[in-house]
Amino acid sequence: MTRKMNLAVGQLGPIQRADSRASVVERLCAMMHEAKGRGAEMIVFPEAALTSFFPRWYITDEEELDSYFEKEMPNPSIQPLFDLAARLGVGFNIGFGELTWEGGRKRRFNTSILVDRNGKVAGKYRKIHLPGHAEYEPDRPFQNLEKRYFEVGNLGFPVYEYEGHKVGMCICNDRRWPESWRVLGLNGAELVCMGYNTPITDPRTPQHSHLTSFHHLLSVQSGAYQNGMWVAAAAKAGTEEGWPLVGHSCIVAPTGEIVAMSNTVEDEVITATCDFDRISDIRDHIFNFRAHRQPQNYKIIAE
Ligand code: CDT
Repeated sequence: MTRKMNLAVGQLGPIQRADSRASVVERLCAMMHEAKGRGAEMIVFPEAALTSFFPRWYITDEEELDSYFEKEMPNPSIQPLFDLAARLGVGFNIGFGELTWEGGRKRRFNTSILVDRNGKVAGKYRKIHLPGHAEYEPDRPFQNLEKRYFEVGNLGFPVYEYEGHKVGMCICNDRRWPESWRVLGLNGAELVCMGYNTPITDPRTPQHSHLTSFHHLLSVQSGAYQNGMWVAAAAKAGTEEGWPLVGHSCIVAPTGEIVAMSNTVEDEVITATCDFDRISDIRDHIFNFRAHRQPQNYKIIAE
């Protein structure tokens, strides 16, 4: 078994409200073709990659809200991406709004799945750290209603055996929390796929707008380094319905080094070869969990 994976990240430029699912899937397929042409075995796509980032709007009509969610996965509108994955032998990770009936009630999650090189769903994660607020806040120029539209994920931070490697997922705001990375690291992740939609300006802290990219990279690079794992970070970037989203999609090595980074805020494929043997440089030494962690002193973070 080779310990290397040729990995791609497929950054999306903006998706406007009027853009059809079919047009988005076409863009995703074009990036998958490009990734294959560059020798990639897997491509990582952003959070909520099939629609405009709808939590920016206060939506009161349930039917309209439901239109931003997928009721099954795959479904006919995204099937061409699954078919292409199987035809090209390229696995992928993608985020989407998930609408499901569980426990006799309608439930909504901000979800991410792994799809293998045969086009079969091989893993699922539901976002745990939901940013923003649950009620309409009229003084904001745009909303961030993730707490209204999604439930906190109920799957933990699972790590899957995926194409011979241990792969986990987290989504956007999760990357700012060291706990997300550490739990993934303790679960043995060798690669974490992370999609995001990050507005350049948070209306409550506009004084930090110039730091948006820094905070993104700081979080991703420290997550990779402190847990000795590869990270693939995929943005939805550019100006969506008038609001700019940060770019800087990247692939980060277990040393925390950025080995590939986007340089546009449009659809863009970046690639790198991930050598999984580099993980032990970190995990056998500076972050050898078994030898050096002191969990008896960490109880407060789990209470
Ligand atoms: N999608 C998502 O989780 N976005 C949040 C916005 C926080 S407000 C700047 C993020 O953490 O990037």
